[in-house]
Amino acid sequence: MASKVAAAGSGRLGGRRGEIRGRTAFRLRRAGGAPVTASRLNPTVLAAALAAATFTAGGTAGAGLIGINFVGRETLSHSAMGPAETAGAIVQANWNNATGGFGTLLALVDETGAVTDAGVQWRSTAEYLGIDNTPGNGRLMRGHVAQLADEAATVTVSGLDTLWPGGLYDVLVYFDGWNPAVDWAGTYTIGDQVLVGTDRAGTHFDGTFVEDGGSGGNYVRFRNLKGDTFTLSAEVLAGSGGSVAINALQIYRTPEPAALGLLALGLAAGMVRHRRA
Ligand SMILES: [Ca+2]
Ligand SMILES: [Ca+2]
Repeated sequence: MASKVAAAGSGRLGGRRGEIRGRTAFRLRRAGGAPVTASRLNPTVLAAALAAATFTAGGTAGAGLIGINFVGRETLSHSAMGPAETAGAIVQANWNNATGGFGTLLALVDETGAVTDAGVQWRSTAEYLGIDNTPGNGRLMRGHVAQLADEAATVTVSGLDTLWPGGLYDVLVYFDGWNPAVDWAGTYTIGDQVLVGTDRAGTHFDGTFVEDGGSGGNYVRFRNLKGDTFTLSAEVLAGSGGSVAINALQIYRTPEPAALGLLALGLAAGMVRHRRA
């Protein structure tokens, strides 16, 4: 399997000269595999590469979670996670480690460790948060990426429709930077959904995940997204100081409405039988 992925990375990904913006080199690799140097790519190239790649385990997913841990500034964060480490507001194992400010990972694994057809590409700057480097949640939140100097940080995930055909999913974006004196308020955008996430001054991850409902927190959650590909962009809220962080990203396949309907019918039928008994 690894050789197929490597072939897609070094051959098809670098193939069409007109689609490559080669200003910055980055590392291309299968999750957990050896890095391959390639030119920086645009989403069109990523989508083509994902479509061309063949993974024998593709489409055989687990219950429906993919976690991406941004390791950020690796030389200081040392926060790559092992496959058995569990973390997140929705607890899962097998987080994919995305290291550095720029990069692409193909063949992301799901929460069971099964290889999928999904991939991710990100453009940002690499940072880290000075909290204890403890396995699990602490390590998940320690390394992060942030907005570039002159443009938003972006994360593009592709291949979801192959994994979950026609399915809805939520995207949780975790944020926490080193901000002892000022709020870090950012806008996080996917499609037409725009969420504001505020990392309050002097607040750093203490083991509790708080969804930002308007008064600060350490993650925002996009709900009921659909489609093969999405791009998250993150930038400092207009008029706000500081920066904006992405510590991790988690994609959660939401239950099918039909399944929920059947469950409701089953519960209703059970209640009727109970009343007649
Ligand atoms: Ca992280
Ligand atoms: Ca903070």
